[in-house]
Formats: sequence, C-alpha cells, structure tokens
Amino acid sequence: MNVKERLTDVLAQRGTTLDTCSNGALCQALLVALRAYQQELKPAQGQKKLYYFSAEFLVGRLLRANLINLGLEEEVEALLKAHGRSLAQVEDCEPEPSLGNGGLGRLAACFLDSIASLGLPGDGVGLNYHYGLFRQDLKSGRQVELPDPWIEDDSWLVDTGISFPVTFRDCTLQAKLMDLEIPGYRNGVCNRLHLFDVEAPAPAPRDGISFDKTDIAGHLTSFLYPDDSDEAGRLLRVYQQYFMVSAGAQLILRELEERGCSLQSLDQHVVIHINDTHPSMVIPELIRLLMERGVDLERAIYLVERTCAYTNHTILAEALEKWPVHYLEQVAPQLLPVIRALDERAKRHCADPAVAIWDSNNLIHMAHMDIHYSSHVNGVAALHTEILKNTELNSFYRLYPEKFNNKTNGITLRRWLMGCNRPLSDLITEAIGPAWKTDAQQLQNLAPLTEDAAFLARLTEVKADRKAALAQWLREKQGLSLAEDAVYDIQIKRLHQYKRQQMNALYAIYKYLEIKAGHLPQRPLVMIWGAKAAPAYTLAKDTIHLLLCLQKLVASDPQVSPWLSIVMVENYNVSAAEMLVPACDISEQISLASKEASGTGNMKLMANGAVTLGTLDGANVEIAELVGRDNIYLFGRSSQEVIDLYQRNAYRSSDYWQRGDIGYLVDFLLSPELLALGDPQCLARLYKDFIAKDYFMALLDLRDYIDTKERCLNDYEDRTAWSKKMLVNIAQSGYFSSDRTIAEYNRDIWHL
Ligand code: 26Q
Repeated sequence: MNVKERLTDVLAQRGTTLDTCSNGALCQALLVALRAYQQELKPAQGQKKLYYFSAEFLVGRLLRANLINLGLEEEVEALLKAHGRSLAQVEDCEPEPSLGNGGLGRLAACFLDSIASLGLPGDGVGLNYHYGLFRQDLKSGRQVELPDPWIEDDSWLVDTGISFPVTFRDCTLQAKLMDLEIPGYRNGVCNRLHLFDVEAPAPAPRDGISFDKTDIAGHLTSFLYPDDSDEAGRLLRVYQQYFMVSAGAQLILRELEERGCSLQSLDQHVVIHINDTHPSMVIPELIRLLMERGVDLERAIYLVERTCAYTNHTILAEALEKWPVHYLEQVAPQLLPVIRALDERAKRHCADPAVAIWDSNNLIHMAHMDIHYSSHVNGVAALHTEILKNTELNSFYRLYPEKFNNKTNGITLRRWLMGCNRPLSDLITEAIGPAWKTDAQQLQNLAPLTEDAAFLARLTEVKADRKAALAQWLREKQGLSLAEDAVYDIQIKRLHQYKRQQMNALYAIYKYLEIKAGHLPQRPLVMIWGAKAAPAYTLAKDTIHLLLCLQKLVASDPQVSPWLSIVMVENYNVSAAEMLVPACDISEQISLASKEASGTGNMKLMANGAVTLGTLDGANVEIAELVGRDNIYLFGRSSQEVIDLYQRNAYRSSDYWQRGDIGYLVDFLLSPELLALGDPQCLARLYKDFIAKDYFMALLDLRDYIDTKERCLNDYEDRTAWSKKMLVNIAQSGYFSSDRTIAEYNRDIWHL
C-alpha cells in the first residue's frame, strides 16, 4: 500500500476524508499511517549493539522528520496540496515532546538520527516524561511554568508490552517499555528509542508544575528534572535515574540472551554510552545484575568497564552530580556494596582524594565512577577536551591518558537544514546536487559560488523570505510587528549567567540610549532572545524580567521603535528553533570563554547562513578555524586568560563598572524609565550582581562586545560582502554534521 492509500484508509476508518477532516485529525491520521510504514522496517543488525543511555532526548516534533527519513515528504506534500491542504499547517497540530533541557538532550536526538541513518545498530534508553520539561508562558513580565503534555490517544509511542521490575528500598515498580521508532534516512533501517514509564502515571498537576514529590509510583515519570531546590526533588531525580538504568540494564541482558550470547562475552556484543552523569548508576547496577547471574565481582567489573563509555558535557562544578550516600540508601541500597567495592578498588589504584568515588563527606561522585570504570571518556569540542585534560579532570588524565579523547558535537542537517529550511536546502541542491544530504562535507562544493553574483542574490533572497516568515509567525503568536528589512540578531539557548544573555541585554540598553541621543543606526535592528530559566534560578528569571521590561520600553517609545525591536520569544523549544534558525543574520555565541563545552545552536545557525558573533569558546573555536577571520566576529578574553583570572581570583567587576564607558549601561537598570516598568527587587538584584559579583565576567568583555557588534552591523551594509560570508559559513558547516560525529564515535569507541 502506498502512503495515499494508507492515509485514506485511516481517515475512512475514522469516518472522514482528506477533503473534510480538520488539520488535527489529518495530523493524527498521518501519524498512524507512518507508524504502519515504520513497523515494516528492520533495525540495523550487527555483532555488537549500542545502547545510548540519556536522561534526555529532545526529539522535537516527529511528523516531518519521519517523512523526510522515510523518503515520503514530497509525496505527502503533493498529496495534501492536491486537496488544498498544507503540511506546515498539519504539522502545527503536532504536540512537541519536550523531553530535554537543551543542548545535551537535543544532541542525543541528533545522534539517534545519525546512528540510524548510518545503518548502525544502536538504540536510545531514557524515560517517558509525560509533561516534559515545562511550557513557558510569559505573563506580567515573568516566566510562568506549566505542564507540557504531549502524549495523545494517537501517539508515536509504541507500547511494547514488555516491562521490567525495578526494586527500590520501599517498593517495587514495573518499568513499562514504550518505544519511539527512529527511521534512518532512506535506508530501510528503523532503530528505537526506549522510554521507560511507570504503570500508573498520575494526572498533570492542575496549576503550575508543583506536585507531590513523595508520590514516586505516580510521579516518577511526570517531569524532566523536577525542581531540585528541595530535598524531595533531588531524591525524586535519584529515583528516576535508578529506574532508567535498572530497567535499561535488564533490557540489555534480555536482548543479549535473545541473541544467544553469553554474559561472559558482554563486551563483545554490547556498548553502553553514558550521556553525562545522569545514567552513571548503570555501572554498579549492571555489575550487580551480572553478579546475581553468577558472574564474580572482578569479572563483572572487567566486563562492564570494557562495555561502557562516558561523555562529559560541562565543566561547571554545580552540574557535576554528587549524591549523598543517604540518598542511595533511601532509593537503592543494593547499589552501595557495589559502589563501596568500586571505590576501594579505585583507591588501591590511586589514593589521591581528588579522584575518590566515595569522598570523606559521604558524597558519591558520579563522574569519578564513570571515569574509573569506563574505557573511554570524551569531551564535546576540541577546546573543551583540552580543558578537561589540563584543568578540570587533570588528575584523571594523568591516571588514564589513553581513555581521553575528543568528539566534537554535530547536528543532523536532515532536521536543521532540509527540514526547517526547504528553500535553502533546495537552492543548495540545485547548485551542487543532492549528495550533500548523506555526505555533508560536499557542502564545500558551494565555495566557488562566492564569485557568482546571481547565486549570492538568491541566497540573500531566501534569507529575506525566512525573516518574513518569522515575522509573520511572531505576529500571529505574540502580536508583534517586526521590520522585515531589519538585521535579525538572535540568541537562543537555555538561560544561564555563563551564556551571558545579560551582556546582550546591556548592548540593547546601549543601542536604546544611542537612538535616544539621536545616533540612528543604518537600518533597524531586531534583537531576539529565546530561553527558558530553571524554575529555581533567580538571576536567570531576573534576566528574563529585564528583557521583558526592555521589550516594553522600546515598543512603547515612538522615537526608538522604528529602529530597534526587543523580542523575548515565548516557550522557546525545538519547534520555535525551527522558525528562528533559518531567519537569523547574526548568531550570538557569547559565553564566557572556557565555560560553554561546545554549543550546537552555533552549528545550526551557521548551516543556515548566519554569521557568528562570539567568543573563542566551545566549538566556536572550530567554526573560526573553518570559516576564517573574515567570516566570523570574535571578541573577548581568551579561555586561558579567563582561567588565569579565576585561579588568581583577580577579576573585580566594580573596576569595570567604574569605567565611564560602560558603567552607565549597568546604572540604567535602576533608571526611572525601567523602574516605572519593572519590579525594583528583581532589577536591583541584577544590578547588584553586576557590580559586586559578575561571576561570569560580563563587564570584562562588554566594551569589546559592543565595538565588535557595531563593526558587524556596519559590515552588514555591504550586502554582497555579507552574502559571501553567509555562503562561506554554509559551505563550511558540513564538518558539524552529526553523521561525522557518529562515524568518529564508531571508529574510535564503539566499533559496531
Ligand atoms: C545536574 C544535576 C542536577 C540537576 C540537573 C543537572 C543537569 C541537567 C542538565 C546538568 C546538566 C544538564 C544539561 C547540560 C547540557 O545541556 N550541556 C550542554 O551540552 C551540549 C551538548 O554537548 C553542549 O553543546 C553545551 O555546551 C552544554 O552546555
């Protein structure tokens, strides 16, 4: 049956037709039809199978991604068109599963796409959060958090009917195995994302995202990382982690047995990838399960160490998980003897307390357990891996130099170019043929077109169209009206002080005051932010408040509003990113050097023809090497300078505040104009932080940032020169395909 027949069938069973059904009904019917397609495909086969363990898989909407990979996108688009419908409108009815916080979760989703597309045997293992992260409403100048349910009667989830018992100290819960299918790109392969769920999930909380955190059986899979500002929240996270890894480990052993392989050859047939420390308990749990099945401790350790590999995604100390022993006693006491044995063994190997698993304060260091008992440890960009080796994890690097390696992150261009920017994707294919879709390095064949004026003009036209589409979307969603001939300057990522959205806000104040003083820019500037703040992160929420105040201030000032727009996008998520990424001119990647492990938004924006304005941090370093200094705008102190400043405790933000050329921008936070619009408490907290602390050194780089951004905006006016920069960025973005990243993981670590 072809897709048309299947779709008409499903609609007929539901008593409707392609001409009469609603977009929502059409969306559901397409989903059902595609699931039937996918079920006929086969998982990739091989001697050895990868299990990619991650607490987050930020998969985004699946309808278009699956259509593309099944090779059905054009057929379905044509079919819908023939009936006066559009895929874009149907797609808009699909709820987005928000099963991740940000970069780490989205990376895991891109990786699954590439693993399937390269035909490698590998599945994801995670949790089936019913209400996702949270939906963000912006109301009265603040972020409001709401549940973000995504599971409907017709869902991409496949109930496998399989479940595993997970035993906690106080109860045993069944972990139900629900799967999302992950089709490869036009290769007949369909791998799986295994999402474990409780049997009797509790309903969503009525208002907001607070719920009874002691109701483990009901709420274990309600939210991703529920608020961890209290003990009950942190304990619930440990329950989630143990639930995921215990069920996942049981699944691995079951599949090993089904394949007729002995436990003794685990490392020949299985690779476990540990995505940051959230799944680290898989190490002691798998050892425990092997011992239950008769393998002795030393042999179990040997097998598990050879089976596991660990990726570190951050050098921020607060994100490195350390669990108090009494949490584990409460949740899964059966792990403690194993962890004790692993710790003693590690201490026999090296007595340095810096590498202890179980420290003298009775904290279990998950990353330390991962490094001692995995065969590979990797960072996610060249600079990040060097910092891990030389600074943060230096004691470990000296112990195990052979374990450390770099795997620079990547993104799937199937979603982040073909899916979100068809006009650009088609233009590229017209110029260099379609081979770049499976071999992204071929994007380099675009390079000679920097001399082709007609091509450059078309590229500029596509960008203008995507900006108009974004403006239209923001008009419908948020009632905004944005100049279409403006420069679109975009910062989209989780809100965190180290990413320095607050520094960008000070630039907005600078521009506002310049315009007020009669120094008009050459063309309007649209500054856009999209960001969620962790519910308990006060300064991040204050920054959202500041941005919303500035948005109001500028919009209500007729002298300024023709020249400047400030936009905070509500509920920034994967679907919003798919609108924003194609429309961006200037990609803001302004983290304090040394703090952003890699970044992946930088790669998505680059591939869509944005020019980066950034620091030499994370993968920006590699972007700069690829495009050359003429095609990126770099500013700010180097990572080494920043690391030195921290080591010598030598940064004083007040010194910078006292300088006449930037201090007035900070002072504006407490100006009558802003105080009239905002909450004095929030604004004062931000103000105080800038002058008395500024831990992430926004004031250090602010002058250089303003000057560089002005130079960038000036260069934008040479429209031909700018279009060449766009093209060079697109042509060099092939290196950042996650197909390349996954091929490297496989070559150096997994050996599938
Ligand atoms: C840890 C302990 C307690 C509560 C929460 C957490 C927690 C949750 C999520 C810690 C970290 C995360 C997410 C981290 C993350 O997204 N890191 C990003 O990973 C990307 C993919 O490698 C990189 O590109 C980004 O630079 C990095 O910030």
